[in-house]
Amino acid sequence: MSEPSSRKISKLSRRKLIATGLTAAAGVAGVGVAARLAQKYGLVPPDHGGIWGLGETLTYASQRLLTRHSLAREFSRSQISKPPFANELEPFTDEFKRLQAGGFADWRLSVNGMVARPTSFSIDQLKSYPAHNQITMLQCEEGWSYIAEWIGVPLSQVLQTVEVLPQARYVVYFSIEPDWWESIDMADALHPQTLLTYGMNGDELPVGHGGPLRLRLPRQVGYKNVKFITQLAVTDSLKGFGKGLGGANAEGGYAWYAGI
Ligand SMILES: Nc1nc2c(c(=O)[nH]1)N[C@H]1C(S)=C(S)[C@@H](COP(=O)(O)O)O[C@H]1N2
Ligand SMILES: [Mo]
Repeated sequence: MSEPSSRKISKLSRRKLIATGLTAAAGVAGVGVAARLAQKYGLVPPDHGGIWGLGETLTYASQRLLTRHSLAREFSRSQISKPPFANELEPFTDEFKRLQAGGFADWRLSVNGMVARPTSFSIDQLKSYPAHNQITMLQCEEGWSYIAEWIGVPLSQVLQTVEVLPQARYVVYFSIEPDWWESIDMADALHPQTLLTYGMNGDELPVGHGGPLRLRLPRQVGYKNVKFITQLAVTDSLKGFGKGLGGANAEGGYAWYAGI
């Protein structure tokens, strides 16, 4: 992105309006009920303490209670966007170009934290699991969207392989781009539509769309769909990661839970 700061500022004020509107609409009684429900079900997002805390908790808790088990809409092949819209990226680093020149044979996804068997996967190893396809919409919070076929391995398959410990609550995922990391709760991590994708529209996943490996999470907006994934950390708390808000975007003022 060429102008990250101006982009964040405009979004920040928009988020503030949304949060304020939500809180006002819920009314004092509604807020109390939602807050109690959120506590009861452990649905307090890590960014709840911010200036828009109440709004974020409300959005996360109500989405979670209503849509925990629902699926994002899937489309038919004829609805695939031509061409898909690729958002702007920072220029690729020398390290990335070296990996790309080698056909990403040396790319690794390392999985650690609260798992019985910390493991480092190559792209070929990920491709050795049964491939899953989905035709879903990627929606940026800035208003644009596109539909594509995504091909990959369910995140749940990888988590099962490394044996997630029972106390785990979140999966934190990191890009090779240092400013890009995010996290999701176990409900989203184990959701059948949450894929580690390496393919798009019948082909390799283009680098513009996050190749060789991208987390695809159709039930949350664009910025949670982090490109160039190199690491997953399984944890029971987000406090030890960055400022403890659960992701680089939450630290920039966006919602940690960005459900659609
Ligand atoms: N590593 C990384 N992941 C990223 C981004 C980025 O700049 N770097 N942009 C995010 C945003 S804001 C959106 S909307 C989508 C854009 O996905 P697309 O390029 O496939 O359209 O990727 C998300 N994932
Ligand atoms: Mo976005």
